[in-house]
Amino acid sequence: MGKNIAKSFVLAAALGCSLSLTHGMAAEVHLAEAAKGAYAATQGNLGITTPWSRAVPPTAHTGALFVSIRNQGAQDFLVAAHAEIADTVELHTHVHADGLMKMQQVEQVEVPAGGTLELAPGSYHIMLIGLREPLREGMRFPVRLDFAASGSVELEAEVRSMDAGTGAEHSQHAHH
Ligand SMILES: [Cu+2]
Repeated sequence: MGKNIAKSFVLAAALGCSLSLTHGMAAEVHLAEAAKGAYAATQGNLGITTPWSRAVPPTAHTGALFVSIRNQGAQDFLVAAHAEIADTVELHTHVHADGLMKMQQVEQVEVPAGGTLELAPGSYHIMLIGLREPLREGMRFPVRLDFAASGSVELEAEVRSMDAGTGAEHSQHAHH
C-alpha cells in the first residue's frame, strides 16, 4: 500500500515535470520571437511585423505586400491599407476558381481575437496597383494600415528579393 502511494507520487511528479517543460518551451519560443524584434510596431493589442514585398521587374505595374499581425486582444479587422508608392492599394485574397488560383478584392480581413492574421504569398495580401516606381530589392517605403478597432498604424515596408518567402509565387497568378 505504502509502495503504491509512493509510485503514484513519482508518476505525478513525472507528469508535473513534463507539463512544466512544455510550458517552459512555449515561453522560450515567445521570448525568442521578442528578442528577434518580431514586431516593427505595436498598437493597442496588435503587434505588427515589418511589411515586405518582393522585388518586381521594372516593367511590372503591380506588387504585393505581406505582413503578420498578432492580436492579444478582442477581434479586430484590417479595413484598408495606404501606400504612396502605388496609385491604388487594395486588400486581396486568393480563391480557387475553375482550377485556377485567382486574386479577389476583399472589404476587410479579420484579425482574430488572441490570434494572428498572416498576410502571405498565396493567401491574403495587400495589392499595390499602378506602381509609381519599381520595387527594387533593399528599398523601403511607407505604408499605413487601418484597423476597425485599433486605428491606423504607420510602418515602413521593405523590398526583398524576387524569390523571397515560401509558398506559391504571387506573380504567376492570374490577376482578375
Ligand atoms: Cu492581389
